Amino acid sequence: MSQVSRLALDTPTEACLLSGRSPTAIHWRGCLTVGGTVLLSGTSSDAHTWNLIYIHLFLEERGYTVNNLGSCVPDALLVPMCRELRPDLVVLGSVNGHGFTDGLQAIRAIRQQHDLRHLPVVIGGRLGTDGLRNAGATRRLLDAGFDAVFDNGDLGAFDLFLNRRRTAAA
Ligand code: B12
Repeated sequence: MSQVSRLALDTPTEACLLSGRSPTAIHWRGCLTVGGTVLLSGTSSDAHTWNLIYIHLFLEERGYTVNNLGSCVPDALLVPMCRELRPDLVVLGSVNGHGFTDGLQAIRAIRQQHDLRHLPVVIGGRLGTDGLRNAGATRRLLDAGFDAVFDNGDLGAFDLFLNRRRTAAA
């Protein structure tokens, strides 16, 4: 990876420094293509959307190109979209409290497909109804095939996960 793209991975400010334009003048997102592609989706029962918009922007600021399917996405749509778009990473977001059950169903539907068995898939948000981190449920999600689970909307851990992936890919 070139020095330009490696620097651009880090912050919008660095991208601005590289381009010689002020942070306010630059349209940072996508100005230097660096990350990978992400398929972002709400879970099948979840009608909340602002969490998805937040994660969408969070990823774009880190250089990813995001396809956002929006809320209440049935597995019957998610699975073919995974196949059609072949993203570098699938991110499921859920806050309505049914994330564990919906997530379990979604990852099973994905992993049942032979060609999607190794597709990186993570889930995050408020996954349960009690607001507590549930180690047992997280374990079940991981065992069912998620590559990572960010319960309680753990954005710091998610950022670390993305950084590690980028470092491994460099
Ligand atoms: C607005 C809202 C609604 C709106 C949504 C409108 C819309 N277009 O999005 C409406 C009225 C539709 C709604 C409906 C319901 N809601 Co509501 N809603 C909220 C509210 C007030 C704000 C949510 C919001 O937009 N936050 C702003 C976004 C940016 O933040 P966020 O959602 O918290 O997401 C953050 C983190 O969770 C995390 N995160 C989220 N996704 C992901 C994914 C990854 C990968 C990672 C790493 C992190 C991450 O990062 C985000 C930024 O910090 C919250 C309470 C609150 N104050 O948070 C309740 C809340 C989410 N709702 C709740 C509930 C229960 C419902 C209903 C079931 C109510 C009902 N009985 O009908 C329904 C669900 C319907 C459904 N089918 O899903 C509960 C969920 C409880 C739980 N999980 O334990 C909450 C927490 C209220 C509460 N305290 O009880 N809701």
